[in-house]
Amino acid sequence: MSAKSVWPYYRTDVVSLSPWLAPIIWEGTFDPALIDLIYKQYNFTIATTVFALGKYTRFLKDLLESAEQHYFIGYRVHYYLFTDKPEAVPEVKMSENHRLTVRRVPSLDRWQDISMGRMEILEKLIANELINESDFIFCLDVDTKFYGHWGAETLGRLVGIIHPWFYDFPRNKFTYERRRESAAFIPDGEGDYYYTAAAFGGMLEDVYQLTKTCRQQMNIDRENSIEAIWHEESHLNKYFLYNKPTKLLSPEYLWRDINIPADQIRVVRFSHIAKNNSEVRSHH
Ligand code: UD2
Repeated sequence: MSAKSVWPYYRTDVVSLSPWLAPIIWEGTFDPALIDLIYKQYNFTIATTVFALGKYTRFLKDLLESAEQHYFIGYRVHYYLFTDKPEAVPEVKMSENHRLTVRRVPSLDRWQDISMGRMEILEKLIANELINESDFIFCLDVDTKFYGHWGAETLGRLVGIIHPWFYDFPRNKFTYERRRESAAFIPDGEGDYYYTAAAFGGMLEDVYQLTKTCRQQMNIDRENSIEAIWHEESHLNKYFLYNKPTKLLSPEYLWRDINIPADQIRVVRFSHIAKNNSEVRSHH
């Protein structure tokens, strides 16, 4: 089959359906024009959250500028940007139906607390504000950039993204939390996929339940003086094991690094930015 998508839309080199029959979205399995024809008529609003605390504000310009090239173009998007340094938020020109709201949040010392603390802030944002103004929400890491189309093909009740390091690994290699003492524990022999916490989304009610449950489970861990191996990502994986996503996005939607090729990845739509963790996570 040629690399270009042709009717009928299918691929034989990737699996595009989960065992519970949720679609897994890969380039070449859908028609973007047809998707727009279906979804545009509803005039949905997609809330999109980004956290940038400490030195992570440096990633905002590239992320927002690239989003304005590729992310839900022609749809209503409301970005909510949480930061401890509102003065460091760059001016980025928004397209007509895209807008951005900046919210100040307190600084935290540990990067793990920043990462995990997102769940509680999202839970409150959805309950207190979004229920009346948005239809869907996506929650994105900030050390990222868009390189290709991300549109309405990603909308669903509960949307998980297959982690770019583990999509072709057997499940005994997944880095789930394996200690029974943690609320994120997943026993050997269980689990479907390993999902990234760098991007997830869905309808408000569904993402509300996800964020609330992860926040509660992290509180239980804190009371028991344990922190899951990959923080909220471990809890997200536990949640998705028992609350299956209705749509899965392939690692095209969160790749490792734009410069790393892989056979099945025909389009990198969104990717991590290589960063020096110790430098960017230090406060000084
Ligand atoms: C992984 C996950 C990430 C999260 C984290 C928790 C992937 C691809 N990413 O990323 O989603 O689950 O592990 O272990 O699997 N942040 C700040 N300021 C800080 C620190 C963090 O704003 O000083 C925010 C920011 O939005 C960042 C996010 O928290 O994108 C996650 O932190 P990270 O990117 O440093 O975590 P990382 O790359 O290990």
